[in-house]
This record gives sequence, structure tokens and C-alpha cells, in this order.
Amino acid sequence: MRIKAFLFDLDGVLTDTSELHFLGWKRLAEEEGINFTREDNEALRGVTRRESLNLLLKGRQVTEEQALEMMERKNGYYIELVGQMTPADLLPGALKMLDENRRIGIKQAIVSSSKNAWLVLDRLQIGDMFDAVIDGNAPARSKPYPDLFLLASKAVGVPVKECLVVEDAEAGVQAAHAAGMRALGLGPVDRVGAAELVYDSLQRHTAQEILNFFN
Ligand code: B16
Ligand code: MG
Repeated sequence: MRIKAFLFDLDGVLTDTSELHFLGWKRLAEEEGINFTREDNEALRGVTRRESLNLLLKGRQVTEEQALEMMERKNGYYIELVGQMTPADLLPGALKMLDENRRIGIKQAIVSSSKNAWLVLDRLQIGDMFDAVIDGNAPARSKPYPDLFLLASKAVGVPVKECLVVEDAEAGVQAAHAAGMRALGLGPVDRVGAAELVYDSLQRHTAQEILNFFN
């Protein structure tokens, strides 16, 4: 089946907000007297806010009210940092590929677990380049469930077999496969090695080259 749509994850694929998520979680952890390292943060890649908090708490019991307050506090710190982002925070090769897809008539969507996806897209000034934006506000199960990708396939009007997922997280690649889609993984093989094709990043690669591989 020929690929007719690219479904891009946002954090870690088009921009690197994971450092900003890390700084937000780290500040919360310090306030709560919890040790939280950059290495710990790797496990949070692509997972939801709630699951991230659970991982950060490392088994510490909190009430639902405390959990909600902590997530809100971290999100406030994160949003503060996102406010300083500019189009210069697009990852190398990202804008070029988005432009190329538009030029050659490939549909493209954002499929992100983040509830802040629109905020980030606005800061990067790329919101108008997509045929659909499916984010963490969608009434759907998060990755590794296929739900968000299935919603995106419907939204762009391209059957699942003709959608290619671009992901930096293991859970994202699993979600793509669960949806019946093929995936391009960005990052180390021990993280995204289950994808049909793996690159370090989008830099120095073209959409046409990716299409030639899959079609
Ligand atoms: P928020 P993606 C994910 O975005 C991030 O990778 C992950 O670190 C974050 O916890 C999640 O979004 C939720 O983000 O707190 O902003 O709703 O990689 O799926 O684009
Ligand atoms: Mg990601």
C-alpha cells in the first residue's frame, strides 16, 4: 500500500520539549523531596501526564486531590517554559519535511499525547501546516493504544495502511502497529527498533526518500 499520509508525533519528533517537561517535573520533585534525574525522565517520553506523575512518585501514595494539584503545578511550570519557545526550536529537518509533504500532496497530521500540543504548535508557528491535529484532549486511550492514530486516519481521510507514523517513543511505535500502520522511528534502536525504518533524526532525510523505502 502506498503511503499517502504522515502522522507526526510532536514532542521528540518536530521539537524537543522533553527537556522542558524534565525541568517542570524536576522542580515539582524537588518541592516534594523526591529524587528525579534526567535518566528517570527518559521513561516519561511519550507517556501521559498522569502516568508521568505515577513514575515520578515511585510508589509514594497520594490522594486524588494531591495528584491533581501536583499535575497542575508541573503543568504551570511547563507552560511557563513553553512560552519562551520560538520557531528556532523546531528540530533540524522538521520544517523542510513538512514543506516537502505539502508540495508533493502528502497529507499530514499531528498525533500527540500532550494536552498542550496546540500551544507548542503556535509557538513554533506551524499550526496551519497540518490537515488534522489529534492531541491529548481527544476522548481516547493514550499510546500504546491505537486510538489517537485511528482518529487521525479518519480525520485526514486516509486508510490506516496508507498512513506512516513518525515517532520517538517505544509506546508510540507500539500504538502505530496496534493501529495497523507502519512506523518511522527516530532515535536509538533500543527505543524505536520495532519500527520498520529507524533514523537518528529527520535531518538530512527527505520525505521522498522515506516514500521510496515504504512504497
Ligand atoms: P502534557 P508526544 C507527550 O507528547 C510527551 O512526550 C510526554 O513527555 C508528555 O508527558 C505527554 O505528551 C503529555 O504532555 O503534560 O503536555 O499533556 O510525544 O506524544 O507528542
Ligand atoms: Mg514523542
